[in-house]
Amino acid sequence: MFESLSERLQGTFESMRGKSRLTPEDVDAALAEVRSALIAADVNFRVVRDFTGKLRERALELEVGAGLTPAQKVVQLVHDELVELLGSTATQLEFKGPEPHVILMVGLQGAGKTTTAGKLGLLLRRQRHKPLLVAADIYRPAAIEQLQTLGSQLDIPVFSEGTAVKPEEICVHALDRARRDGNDIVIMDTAGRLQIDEERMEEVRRIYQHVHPDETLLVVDAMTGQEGVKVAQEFHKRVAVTGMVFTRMDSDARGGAALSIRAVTGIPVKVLGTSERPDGLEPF
Ligand SMILES: Nc1nc2c(ncn2[C@@H]2O[C@H](COP(=O)(O)OP(=O)(O)OP(=O)(O)O)[C@@H](O)[C@H]2O)c(=O)[nH]1
Ligand SMILES: [Mg+2]
Repeated sequence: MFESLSERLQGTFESMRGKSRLTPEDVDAALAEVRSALIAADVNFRVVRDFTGKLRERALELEVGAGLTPAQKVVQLVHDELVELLGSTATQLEFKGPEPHVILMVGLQGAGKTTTAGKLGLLLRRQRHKPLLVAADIYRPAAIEQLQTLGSQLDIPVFSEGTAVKPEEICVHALDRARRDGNDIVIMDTAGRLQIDEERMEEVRRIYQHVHPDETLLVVDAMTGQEGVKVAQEFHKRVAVTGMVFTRMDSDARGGAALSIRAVTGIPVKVLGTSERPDGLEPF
């Protein structure tokens, strides 16, 4: 997204070069480029409108200081505003509660929760933590096997109680196990759900209330586009989502959903999924 934005802006800035002051027309020309680049990146139009409105005000106030051309100033401004929009703080995982810490993975079906749970386990173990993975998806026996396979590949223990125990109870039992075995971080993989499925959404809330997560990570497929905003709002209504994970950043996703969700809900992006492999994870 940012590559296409900067490419588009190049042309506009060429024409500004050499000017010592920006006219409102110069600013509008630059903003038109910013606007179309963001819309092309699939950013929500209201978010784009607010963003460019704020940029315009600030751009017109710009005093061109020594050493910077107006074009450079505008580039700086767009950069600063984007950083502010996407969140310059709190993009790290934070463990503030007592041990064992809990990471709760939530999200729609197929978003990448299980894969990301494994990736986080590997990352944390490399940071000298002792993670425990928990299979709290009781609706698909294959889901439990998927996590167990992942766990044995990565040599990370997996807690499971089959499909007959309620997910929130499995999670509470997992905490007991973690205390017993000295696991300091417990990563809970929940069942994927269709947003409209009220019963399953309530189940997420029950798990949340039982385990008091340090981090509740909403996993969103970067290909989701505009729908992502609604999805995030639905989850955020029921559990306090502390961070987003965008998966499939290695696809040709346009990434605008990340910006839109952040702007609309305030939830920071914390982690990016960049491949199917267990090490395909990057901090945001
Ligand atoms: N290319 C790519 N593929 C990914 C990424 N993350 C997950 N996947 C793939 O997406 C598919 C679904 O991932 P899962 O982790 O099973 O998704 P889930 O959210 O647990 O799915 P449910 O449990 O059915 O809700 C798998 O084929 C993963 O390999 C990523 O960052 N990049
Ligand atoms: Mg899964």
